[in-house]
Amino acid sequence: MAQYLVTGCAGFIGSWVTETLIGRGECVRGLDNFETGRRENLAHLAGKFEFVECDLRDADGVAKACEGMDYILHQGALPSVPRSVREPRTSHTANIDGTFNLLEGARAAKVKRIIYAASSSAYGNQPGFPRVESMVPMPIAPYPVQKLAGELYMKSYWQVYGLETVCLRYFNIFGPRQVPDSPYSGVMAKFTLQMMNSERPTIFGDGEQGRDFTYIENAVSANLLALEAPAEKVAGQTFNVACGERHTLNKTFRILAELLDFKSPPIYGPPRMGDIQDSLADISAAGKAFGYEPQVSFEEGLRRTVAWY
Ligand code: UD2
Repeated sequence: MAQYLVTGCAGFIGSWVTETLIGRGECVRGLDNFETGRRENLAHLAGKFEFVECDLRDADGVAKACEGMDYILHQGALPSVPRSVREPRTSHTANIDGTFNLLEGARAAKVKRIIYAASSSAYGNQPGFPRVESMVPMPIAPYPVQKLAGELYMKSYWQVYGLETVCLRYFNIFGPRQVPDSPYSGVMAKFTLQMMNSERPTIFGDGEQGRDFTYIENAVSANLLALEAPAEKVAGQTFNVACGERHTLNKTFRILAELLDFKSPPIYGPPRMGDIQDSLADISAAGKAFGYEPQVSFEEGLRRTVAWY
């Protein structure tokens, strides 16, 4: 029976991937260090998979976790553009050294395929929408640089060692279990919690910046499809994972406010350092290569998210 390792299994995206694999009857090992992951994300899965508490920066621990694995879903990272601006070394070691440790562990363990959580932030502020994978990346803040370095390492391990690696550029994934109460929380979770607590959210900038917000189940399905696709269609390649729609923060605020019956206006603050202005994906490459199609719309995703918190 195939063995799967999910890094960052206690995190927002990792816990969804872990749960979905377990639900399909797969044999799963999960790795997390609880730096941003949460034990409660795994509570309902206790006893159903093997858990390894380990930091991705621990090369020996990571190598051991890779032993006996066929597939790796590398969701573990220290996310957040602003965190990387404030603490570049911390996020550098987790995201670049951590990814390198995983690749080395996977190579030694003769893992068949790694699916890597890359970031749409790699595109930066270059002109041209929607974003197509063939565009030259122009990352701005340290986090996008780190995520892009991980992609390049993934490609290198395919070209040099024949380890099948697939990079999925996530576009602003949101949904249940996204951490809402950290200074580095994604905007959707943060605004939802603030409105539920009757606090006025702050929009950084004029609110006209757009994002291709993507509900979590779409990201999970992309991972599973990329795992199953023939190597000649995916190995060594990068794919956008998004909805293919751009929604401004002002609009997102309005929909959330309506769903939560929140009556006050937002506060407007200065733009956030390192941010990009706009984001919108062309998702046709993932569709062609492995049949990816978003199943849950932006609006439905918002409803499910609000209902969960
Ligand atoms: C980036 C990546 C995303 C993922 C994520 C991981 C882009 C386009 N997206 O998300 O794919 O890798 O990093 O962390 O680069 N904002 C407010 N008020 C707040 C919080 C945020 O206005 O209280 C704004 C923020 O300035 C930005 C937008 O909301 O314009 C989205 O911010 P975010 O932190 O949720 O995600 P982002 O786009 O940095």
